[in-house]
Amino acid sequence: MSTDFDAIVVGAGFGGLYTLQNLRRLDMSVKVFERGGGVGGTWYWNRYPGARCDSESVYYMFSDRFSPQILDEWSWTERFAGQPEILEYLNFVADKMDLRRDIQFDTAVTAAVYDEANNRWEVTTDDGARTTARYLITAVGCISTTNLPAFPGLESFTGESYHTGAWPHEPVDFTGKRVAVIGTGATGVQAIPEIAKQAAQLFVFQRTPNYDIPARNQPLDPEYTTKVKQNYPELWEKARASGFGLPYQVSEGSALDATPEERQRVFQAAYDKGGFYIGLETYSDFMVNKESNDTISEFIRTKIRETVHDPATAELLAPTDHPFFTKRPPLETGYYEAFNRDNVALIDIHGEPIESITANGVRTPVREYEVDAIVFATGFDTMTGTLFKMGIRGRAGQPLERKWADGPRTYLGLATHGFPNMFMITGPQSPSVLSNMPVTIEQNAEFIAGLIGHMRETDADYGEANEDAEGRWVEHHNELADATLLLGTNSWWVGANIPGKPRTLYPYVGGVGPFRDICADVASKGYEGFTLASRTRA
Ligand code: NA7
Repeated sequence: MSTDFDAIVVGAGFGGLYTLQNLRRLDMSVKVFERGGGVGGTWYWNRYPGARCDSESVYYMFSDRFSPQILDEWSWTERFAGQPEILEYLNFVADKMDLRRDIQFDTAVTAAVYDEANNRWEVTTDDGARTTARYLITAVGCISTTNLPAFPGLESFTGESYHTGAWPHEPVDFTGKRVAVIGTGATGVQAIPEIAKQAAQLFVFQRTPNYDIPARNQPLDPEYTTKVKQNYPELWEKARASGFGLPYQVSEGSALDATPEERQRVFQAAYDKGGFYIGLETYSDFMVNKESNDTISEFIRTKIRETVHDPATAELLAPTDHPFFTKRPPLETGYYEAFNRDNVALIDIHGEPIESITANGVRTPVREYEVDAIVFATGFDTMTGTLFKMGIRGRAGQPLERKWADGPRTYLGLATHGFPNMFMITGPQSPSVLSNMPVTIEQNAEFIAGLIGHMRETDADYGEANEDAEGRWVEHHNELADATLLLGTNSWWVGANIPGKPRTLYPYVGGVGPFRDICADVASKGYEGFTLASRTRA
């Protein structure tokens, strides 16, 4: 069995599968290492009750560029697909394109070291094997390393405990049990209404309330799906040119230019439509104008107060500490209604901090909440956590985590100086999580395949982002970030959820379409900003 390849790809989620397919098109030999026991990435691990995608399913898939046949053959059953259906889709894709033969499952990368003398990457995996390749491409996902806060006494709990991002494969039954959920981000918001239906008693520990928007999920009408399929060429193009990778009709105006009545009508219409329409199709300045943002923030707070019966609970659930969309707003299905149930109680961690986890449950200064199970919906060390765990060493043995000690430094979020022939899918400082991921993943993977193809055509075997190009990209990235309200809010977008993590905006806020244009321009200038050379000794 060969241990040397043209490329090693890490990860077999959307990013890894698309990258593999694109590199195959260049006739490259490729080895994919995947930590999970199957394809799917996020959708392999996040099996908690209620796990569902927040992008509309008809746009949360590979486009015609991957395979027009798959696009035509696959039909989603729901407006927002649940985790099992997305996993089924990715398995369908892997089978159809015969991708599995290049993927080694249940294998985590423990070290990836650039061997300067041979201009190759040497990758060590947790089975002890060493594999080499000219190119290393990370497709490890942005939200793939779970964050379990170091609550005192964590180990002492004698009941069942789960993290939403590492859920068991067998069903978990909470029927008749007392359950604590810690965390009310997107995953907590999805899991809580489902767990509430089973549990005898559910205690929800909330640190920060979010602006949760109704998903309004529903079965997909086959006629609608057919219409979408007929219009796909136009819809994909619109998504690729858009800000967020979705073919929505984005407004150009400010909420402040509308009368209060007009605003109310526009907000209500988008709210009734469900999903992210309220953020994307109403007014365009929420992320940059606090006063404009106040109007939509108050609209959503009013909806929360109208839905939750107990006024004190409603107040705790209504966010006032941050503006709407300055942290990722979860989509909800029955979340606020869950707090109207007799078996659900909300505990505000600010008023009643978690002192410790005990053998029997969760202790606060007020009381001990005795439970049979704790669900940690406490999020992830996003964007850099997984990359840092992989032991990546660039030129002169430089650890990636050392180079990025004060925050990521990348060129286009796709490469970083000092790490030749290493490219990242949805890396920090690319649109990544501020977009509908499959659209961004396709663009990233196509750019990387285009760059490698260009190198092969021009007999270059060494491709490295230049330090000055990287510096300009970081400056541009930060300039755009500084113009928004995002840095002022504690969120994982700025690394605030992980103690000690540098505070900087991790995803690129310039938009999917503008980013695509910048990349196209770079490519048209012979991959400007990269040093492309022939370095390998004969
Ligand atoms: P999130 O959105 O990071 O949510 C994690 C939640 O856990 C959030 O409510 C946090 O409160 C809470 N949390 C984190 N650490 C603690 C500690 N130490 N004590 C109490 N509560 C804590 O992660 P999700 O998994 O829900 O979603 C991740 C992304 O997946 C999501 O944004 C979508 O893009 C898909 P906080 O808000 O930080 O005060």
